[in-house]
Amino acid sequence: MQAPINIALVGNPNSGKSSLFNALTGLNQKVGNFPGVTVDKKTGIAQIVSGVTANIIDLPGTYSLYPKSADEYVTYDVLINQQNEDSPRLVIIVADASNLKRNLLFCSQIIDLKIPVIIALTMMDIARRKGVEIDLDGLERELGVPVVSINPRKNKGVTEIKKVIDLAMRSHYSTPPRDFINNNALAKDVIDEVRKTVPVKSDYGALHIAVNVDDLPFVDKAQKKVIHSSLEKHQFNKTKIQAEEIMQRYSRIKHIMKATVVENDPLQKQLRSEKIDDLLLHRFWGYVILLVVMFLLFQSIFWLASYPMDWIEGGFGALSGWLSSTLPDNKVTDFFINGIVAGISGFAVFIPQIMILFGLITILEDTGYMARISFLTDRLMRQVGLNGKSVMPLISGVACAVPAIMATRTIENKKERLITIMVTPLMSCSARLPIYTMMIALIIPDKRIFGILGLQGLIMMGLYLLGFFMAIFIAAIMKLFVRIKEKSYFIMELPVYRSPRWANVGTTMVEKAKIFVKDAGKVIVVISVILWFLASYGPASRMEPVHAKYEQLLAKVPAESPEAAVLNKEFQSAKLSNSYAGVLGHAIEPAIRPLGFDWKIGIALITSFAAREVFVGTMATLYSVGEDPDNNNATLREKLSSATWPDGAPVYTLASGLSLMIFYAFAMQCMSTMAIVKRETKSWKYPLIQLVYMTALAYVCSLIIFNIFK
Ligand SMILES: Nc1nc2c(ncn2[C@@H]2O[C@H](COP(=O)(O)OP(=O)(O)OP(=O)(O)O)[C@@H](O)[C@H]2O)c(=O)[nH]1
Ligand SMILES: [Mg+2]
Repeated sequence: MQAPINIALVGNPNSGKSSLFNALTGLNQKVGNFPGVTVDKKTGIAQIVSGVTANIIDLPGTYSLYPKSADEYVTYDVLINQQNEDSPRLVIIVADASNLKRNLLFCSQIIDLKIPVIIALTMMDIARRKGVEIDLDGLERELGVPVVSINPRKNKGVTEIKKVIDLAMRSHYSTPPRDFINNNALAKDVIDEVRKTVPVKSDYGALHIAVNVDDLPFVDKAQKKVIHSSLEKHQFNKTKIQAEEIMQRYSRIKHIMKATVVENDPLQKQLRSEKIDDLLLHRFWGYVILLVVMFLLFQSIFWLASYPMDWIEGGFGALSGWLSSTLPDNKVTDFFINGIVAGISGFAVFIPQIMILFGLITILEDTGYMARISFLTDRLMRQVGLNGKSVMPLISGVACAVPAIMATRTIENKKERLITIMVTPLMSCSARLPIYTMMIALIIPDKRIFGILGLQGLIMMGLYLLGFFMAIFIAAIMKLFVRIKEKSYFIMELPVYRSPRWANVGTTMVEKAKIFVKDAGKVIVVISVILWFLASYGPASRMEPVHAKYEQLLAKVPAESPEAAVLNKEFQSAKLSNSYAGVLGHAIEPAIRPLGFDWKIGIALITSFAAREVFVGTMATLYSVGEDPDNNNATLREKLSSATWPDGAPVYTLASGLSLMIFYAFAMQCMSTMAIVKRETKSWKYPLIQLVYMTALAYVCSLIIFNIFK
């Protein structure tokens, strides 16, 4: 059997590439209804006919072969750079039939690269609704390449396209003998010289090398020199040539459209989407609706999740109560209940909220409303050095900063992209949710305002808004410091409204829950186990006197008496306080005391330094180890609300709770984010700046809040 060939899926953004990729490979690549969902390449294997497989490569969307943003470069490199490991033998151009003219521009460019292509026309259903009819055979004849109509959203046409792929793989089709336009005539001398210097399959490919010579990794120094001198000699004007090329292409496309496309009174039909947009993009009502949508989003996370959360919380409480009453009373049991079970329950409670959050965001993306949010907020964003396209990353930052920072690749302007990356981690991600939820339940009364608005939900939304406004504020400051000059504009296509695909929403929710459980779970369980050890043992020099003191005291009172119970409790907390974890926590207490945090919170701050998720697990373990064994079935919330300072004052007051939430709202506390920022900015400088500014911001704001409410 021969090695599978590479087949690349390319095309304009939002044309259905990832949907086709999923249909061909059976994988679950992210699909969404706005331009720029896919920002990196992804490979999967598809069975074409029995015994023949191919590597299918899903790529970011591109409007033309002249890349403007980081995601478009990914695609450009795959197409132009023959040394790229994903360099395709066959390209499937996924073209949106309801926007045929613009899509054909890109098709014609790929055809001229002389790579074998198949055109897959999607959105035929929408084209039909617009009154557009396309003569597929005619199109095929005019372009000289196979054209197939598919609907990957409904899994239609997949068998047909596989047949065509099979024929293409067996070299059934040849690339059109003549170029779509006469590329050679655009810059004859330069093109000929490039073709002599660098191995390239087509005149058009050579033209691209001439245009982008400095940015192409596969052109070596000597070749660059030859090309540069040729460019100078022939006074190569790339802007003029590009404009000329696009004009010629459109003029031929116009002819093709005339011959193959019938539009039935195109003016009469106002599409449903346009009618909806009259309201949703209204100059006044548009913003009112936006606020309502955002409000409902956060409220429903709270409302919907509260029931499953109660069940999980209660279930784990009952489980550990039952375990401690049935298992033998020894170190292993203690380790199992207070190390492992406590660690797992600490984060399992938040699975419902995370699923709901991701589900709701997927609905926003799937319907096409997300693109409208970008449109509505562009003006505000622009004033602070961002761009309408920054909104997508900022909103997905509410789920997790890592994919959000990757999503900034669609922002063409370098300065705006950098600032977006710098402030996105301030958005409250789902890892902060557990901390907020726990603290709010602890310090904010479950009251209603005006009869319907829950106070707890309002505070929760306030925290999210706080993250957002802080991001805007910091962006405005950074705008003054970042010295990249580039003109900026906002062009974003508004996709048609579509009903969300519930299967997609469902899979996303399950996927995200799985990732959360797997990634966070692993870290949390490991850290909980280490922590249980550190909290259960301590340096002998400190532990021995504690043991001696309490054993002596306990010997003086009857075993089952109330005095003994009190002594036992004191004994436990003295042990914890002198354990390794205790020593560590006490060591940093002076630094965090001004924020209202005690040494237990100090330990949690340390363990959650690499990942915020660990905070709740740490608290769960610390409070389980420190408590007397009869209290095992109390929920963490109950344990926390009875925690006190040595002088008897409660640890979790309004002031310290708010201070803790503010700290986590602003502090960096996430290694994965730092790693991704390093990757996207290609330097350690920016993640380090982020770490420093965010930690400082968190400390100062917590200090202020604590002192105001104290
Ligand atoms: N009505 C209709 N919708 C479709 C069709 N094909 C895909 N879609 C929808 O179009 C939207 C975009 O699909 P994606 O597969 O994410 O598009 P993409 O080309 O990967 O987009 P980017 O990654 O942003 O470049 C989704 O909401 C799909 O459900 C089709 O033939 N008809
Ligand atoms: Mg995609």
